[in-house]
Amino acid sequence: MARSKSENLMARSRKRIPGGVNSPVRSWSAVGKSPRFIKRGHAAYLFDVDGKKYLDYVGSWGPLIFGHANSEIAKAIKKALEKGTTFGAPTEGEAELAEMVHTMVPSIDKLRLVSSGTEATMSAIRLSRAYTKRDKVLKFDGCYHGHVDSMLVQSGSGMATFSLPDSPGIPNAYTQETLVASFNDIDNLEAVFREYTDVIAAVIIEPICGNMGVIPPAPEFLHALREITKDHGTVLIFDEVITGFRVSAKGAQGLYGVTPDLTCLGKILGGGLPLGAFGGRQDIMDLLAPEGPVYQAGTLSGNPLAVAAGITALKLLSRREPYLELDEKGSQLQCGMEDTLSKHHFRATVNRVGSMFTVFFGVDGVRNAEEARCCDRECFARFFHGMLDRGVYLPPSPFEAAFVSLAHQRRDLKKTLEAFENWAKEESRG
Ligand code: HOZ
Repeated sequence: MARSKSENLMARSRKRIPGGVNSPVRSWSAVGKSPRFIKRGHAAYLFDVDGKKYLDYVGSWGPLIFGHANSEIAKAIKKALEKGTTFGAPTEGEAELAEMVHTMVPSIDKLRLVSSGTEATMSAIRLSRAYTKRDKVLKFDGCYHGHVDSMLVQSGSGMATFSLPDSPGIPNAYTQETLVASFNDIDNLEAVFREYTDVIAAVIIEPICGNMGVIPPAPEFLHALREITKDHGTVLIFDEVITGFRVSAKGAQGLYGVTPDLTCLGKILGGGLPLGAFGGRQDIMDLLAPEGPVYQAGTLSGNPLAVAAGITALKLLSRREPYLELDEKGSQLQCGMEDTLSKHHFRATVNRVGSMFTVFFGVDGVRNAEEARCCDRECFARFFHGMLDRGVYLPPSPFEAAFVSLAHQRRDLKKTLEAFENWAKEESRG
């Protein structure tokens, strides 16, 4: 059979790009076959180089809450572009965006803009260590905080997808400072704090996990975490790179009423361009150079195009109050999928918070990484390809979140559920 254009492009890319991709989960290694090369996106749809059209639930892994090529964001980027792409000097837009973020997420007194979520978490950790004069950082099994050296321990996303416990190339001395606890387990958290009293600089957490598939926090878990960190003088960092502006205007901290000391943002913040941020309590943030001694910098930090896209995205979100709509759409998909799963006697569970969801096969419930790892990966791969063949593009790993956008219409959700019913019927026949 003749090779598709995507397969040819993958063969070409592999010669000059490790694995043919610039971020490992894009390789489809967990689900097999060659990834589709994308030509363009429009609203809720993706179009590949072979002329196929897909309903997209990856949304570039989270940023595209308005779908692809939103006209107002595109207009703002074009307007900014005409004035120049980068100045390496402050611009008014940066002040405006910082003010908007503070208004929407009041725990962020001050923030610094960076270019990615990884930079945001890396910098928040450094700042917490300087503030507390302690070295240890506690993370949760299965949470992913970008590819920061000390955070690639029992990590989610690609590390879970490829079953990598940690990454070579990271000195032991770095990972020795990383403690790992189990998500949603208050007893375990208390035990770690008892063992490491007064030495933990920070706890970093995805308040809603998105990188071991979607896992919501158990009631009281985040509140208990807030209490224990406060009692021990430990900085609490919420990694809201995925959940920021996704689950509510205030992110997960707004949804659950828990205020962290520092917050990391990315994805939606940049309106589809590379932008991240970390921010929070003024007394901690003022330790940053040039105000204080903690160094952090970036040539393209606060890039005018990304800032213009971000301002427009946040303005659109504030204008529209979209979270009820997103929740309804997510709920429609979840209920429809659950009906199909029970009708065809699947052992599976759909985890969802608002517009983020994951289908886990072969398990009854998933509350932490250990349970997520028990899911049936082969069934997930069949599900992924079955949906793809029916025109629905999902994350190519069970350890990632799928995203519904405001561009998804009722008819799109209906089409998705029909595809799912169709696949499930075929799968259950064996
Ligand atoms: N960090 C993303 C998954 N949670 C992957 C980004 C990408 O591969 O594009």
